[in-house]
Amino acid sequence: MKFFSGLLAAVALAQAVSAHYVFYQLTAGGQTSRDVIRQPRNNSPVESITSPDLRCNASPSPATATANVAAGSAFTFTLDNNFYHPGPGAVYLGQVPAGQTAATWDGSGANWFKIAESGAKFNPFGFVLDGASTVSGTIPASVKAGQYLLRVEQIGLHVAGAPQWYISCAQINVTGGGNANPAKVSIPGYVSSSDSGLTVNIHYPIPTSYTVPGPAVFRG
Ligand SMILES: *[C@@H]1O[C@H](CO)[C@@H](O)[C@H](O)[C@H]1NC(C)=O
Ligand SMILES: [Cu+2]
Repeated sequence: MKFFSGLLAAVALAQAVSAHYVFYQLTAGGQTSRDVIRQPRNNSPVESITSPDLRCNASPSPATATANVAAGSAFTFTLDNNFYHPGPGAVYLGQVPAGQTAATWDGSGANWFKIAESGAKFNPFGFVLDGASTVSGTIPASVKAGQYLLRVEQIGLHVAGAPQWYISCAQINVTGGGNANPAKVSIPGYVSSSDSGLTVNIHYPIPTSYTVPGPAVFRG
């Protein structure tokens, strides 16, 4: 029995290490880089809807570079796994306040707006990202030039009532652009624990509609 329980412990440990996932890489502005990402410490999700960790994950490692990305151009975040926890995805831009840089800003303040989202599909029900390993979008052509945090999230909804946020922030410098002034939200605060897109039980009864949490997408 000793061998058997040891084996079980090893299996449990392997699952603890391999479970979950991290957005570790950004492709944007013609370059693919890990250095522009504030790398998460580990692959565990953020589970508190009121925590500042919802911005850029829990005490991520500092990024060592900032990517130059033209307004109107595409980007892709890459995951170190595939999305095996079903749920929606979204991407936010956080405008760095005056006097700070993408490298120094902690993401506080009502500076964030949503620029992309990915929700559910129906008949049969599932999420568009299920099984994928990337999240892509476009920097709206009309956003102001300057420094931003580009934040990606995917929300695991497999445990009803206990959403799990998988998050990374990339440091970017938007070039070109325009003079748009989209409505902005704070993180945390941008979603509510009573939001139907978070409280939904995706297993039963099977949802027939789904709204991605957070504000409307600004498309510029
Ligand atoms: C950001 O891009 C602008 C061009 O729009 C450039 O002048 C500036 O040096 C860049 N800043 C950084 C930190 O790369
Ligand atoms: Cu997991």
